[in-house]
Amino acid sequence: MSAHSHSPHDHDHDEAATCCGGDHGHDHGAAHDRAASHGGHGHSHEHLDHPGTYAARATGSPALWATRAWSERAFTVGIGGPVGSGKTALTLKLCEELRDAIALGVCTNDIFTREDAEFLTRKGALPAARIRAVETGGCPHAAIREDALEDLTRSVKPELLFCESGGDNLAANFSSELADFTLYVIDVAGGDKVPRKGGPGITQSDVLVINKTDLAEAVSSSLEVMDRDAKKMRGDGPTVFAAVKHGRGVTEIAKEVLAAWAKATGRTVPAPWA
Ligand SMILES: Nc1nc2c(ncn2[C@@H]2O[C@H](COP(=O)(O)OP(=O)(O)OP(=O)(O)O)[C@@H](O)[C@H]2O)c(=O)[nH]1
Ligand SMILES: [Mg+2]
Repeated sequence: MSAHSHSPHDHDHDEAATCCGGDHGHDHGAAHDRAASHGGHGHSHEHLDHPGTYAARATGSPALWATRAWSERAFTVGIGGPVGSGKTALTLKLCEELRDAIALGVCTNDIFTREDAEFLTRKGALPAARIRAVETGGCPHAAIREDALEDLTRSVKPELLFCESGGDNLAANFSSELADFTLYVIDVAGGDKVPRKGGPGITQSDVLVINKTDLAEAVSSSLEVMDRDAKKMRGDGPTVFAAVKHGRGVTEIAKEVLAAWAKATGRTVPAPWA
């Protein structure tokens, strides 16, 4: 996939729900003339009536996993969520928790910087060769580049690949073409209303992480309300309350990831997590 330099960009909003895959629903041809026919701002506004459900999600299912060739593809865990919710902090902690047990790789995606990858490298999350940064450019829905993942997979052969999406709003979620399993990170500082606002990341992620619980009191967010609403929006879908910066909730999230990895690949969960 090539760099995305088109402006104004041209995508249908119903595709935003699965916007980070290889075929992420943009028109990359020469014709960028639909702007005029959509109020001049370059988007068509097809309406999503429903953010989808955990039960009918595309990732995290044995049916999807059965289509993968695990000898060529690392089990890919997409980490999505709004800007600043703690995706990179979680990625760091998951690397620290799991790196001695399983071969890891990380791919970060930012619009114009390589900051997250540099942070992870500086913190020694993994050896530098196992961390890759992608600058996605101004087009937010080009948030992940498959070529970078393939390159990383070839060079360091990770068994498990964490793929952090550039922070987006609540309308984005990982495509099942890209991710085998998804974590969606929100934080209490956005207000306790966020779970019930219910974008596809909230309803369809394999694990919803509600982060920065250490700040709940300071921002008057009720964890009980968030818990109730998350259950309402996600049915049986797991939700983990965390303060990843302080290491809280990380082991629980790591367990969910490893259980899915083992189920998908037929491997055995390493000792401390079995
Ligand atoms: N108090 C508190 N702060 C946290 C926690 N987790 C992350 N942070 C802080 O929140 C800020 C944003 O964290 P990041 O991990 O960079 O968030 P992100 O989602 O990766 O951000 P983008 O990639 O820019 O979208 C940083 O200053 C973190 O130190 C937490 O559990 N508690
Ligand atoms: Mg980040």
